[in-house]
Amino acid sequence: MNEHEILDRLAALEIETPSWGYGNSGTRFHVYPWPGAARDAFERIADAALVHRLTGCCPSVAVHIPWDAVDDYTALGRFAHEQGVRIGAVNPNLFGDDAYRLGSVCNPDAAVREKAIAHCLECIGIAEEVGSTIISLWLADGTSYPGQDDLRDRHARLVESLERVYADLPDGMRLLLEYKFFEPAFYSTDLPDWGTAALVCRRLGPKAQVLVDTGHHPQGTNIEQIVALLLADGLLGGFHFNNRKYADDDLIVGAIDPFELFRIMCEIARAGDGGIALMIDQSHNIEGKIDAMIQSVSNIQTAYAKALLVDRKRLAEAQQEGDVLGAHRILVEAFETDVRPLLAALRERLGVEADPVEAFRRGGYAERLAGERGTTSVESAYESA
Ligand code: LRH
Ligand code: MN
Repeated sequence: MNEHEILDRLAALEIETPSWGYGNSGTRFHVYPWPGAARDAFERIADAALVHRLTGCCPSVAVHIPWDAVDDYTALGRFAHEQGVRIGAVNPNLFGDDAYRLGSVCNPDAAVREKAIAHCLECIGIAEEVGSTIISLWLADGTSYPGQDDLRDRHARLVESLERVYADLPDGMRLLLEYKFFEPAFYSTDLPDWGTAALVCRRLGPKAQVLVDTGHHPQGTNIEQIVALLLADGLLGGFHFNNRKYADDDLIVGAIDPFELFRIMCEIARAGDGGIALMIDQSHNIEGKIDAMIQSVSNIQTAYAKALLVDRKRLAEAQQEGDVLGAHRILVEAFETDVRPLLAALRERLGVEADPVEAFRRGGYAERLAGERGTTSVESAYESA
């Protein structure tokens, strides 16, 4: 691929940021309030729009319902448009309600399952109202002790409930199923891995695809191989990019293992990346929200630029010849390439500054937002107990 083709692919890269990444969030131990952190859906969308203005590649923002619930979703969609972005994936919340103690769509109680299904249908209505084409569903459903519930019955409830949700999807809208191997359930999770998610998607139909959150796998999992497999079967619908050292840490993308991010982006680059929703899902417990989000966007662009530099012809030849180290070195060659000049050319083309993180930090945005919004303290789980 020559430089122009690489720049075209880079310029076509769109990354969706999460509304929930702009507000104050923490752990069960404490929430450290950040001066100027967004306090409502409109401020979260305004911050996402600022990230788009500074990066040129984040035209949509994912929302989470009811965290971003408003009286008038048409007005919210219009506000986003006025800010220069659109509302992307709509995330139903099937974990933040007392009724979901034993699960939502897998709950033994049919009335609770009905409540959960109704919320998903409400979110489909919201998506239609704001012009979104993605329902992004993660389930906290599971059990915490052996014997607590029947594992096959829970799976049957899962499929039966999601068939009801799937049946309500209008043409052109996709249902992305996000799996996670544990937490908040600590014995079994009803949607624990890519295989279960793929099986359920196959049961539902072509509008259902799998969402890979990079923080949702056991240590040592080869995530890029899962990505390759799902791509091969047309089942990869999207990503929640973040990074982790231990569990679902939701850290800045590429901050812990940039080589893993590069290997994942190599599978995306090889697939020609059409139709895969590239979204960030991270939260910021001790660092500022907006520049951390821009850093993640920048790290994804860096990994993708390096992935596009892989000499595919030479790599295929070395692989065919069984030249193990040779093939490996061709991949590492791309990873070790300094792509900052390429990204500077990209950002000139996008009309943004060469270093968007610095542009934010030197631009007085943090001070202005802190002045306008002040600091809002939030109680953690333990503190509100
Ligand atoms: C669950 C998850 C899911 C969201 C939430 C904010 O761990 O990754 O995507 O709904 O984080
Ligand atoms: Mn996620």
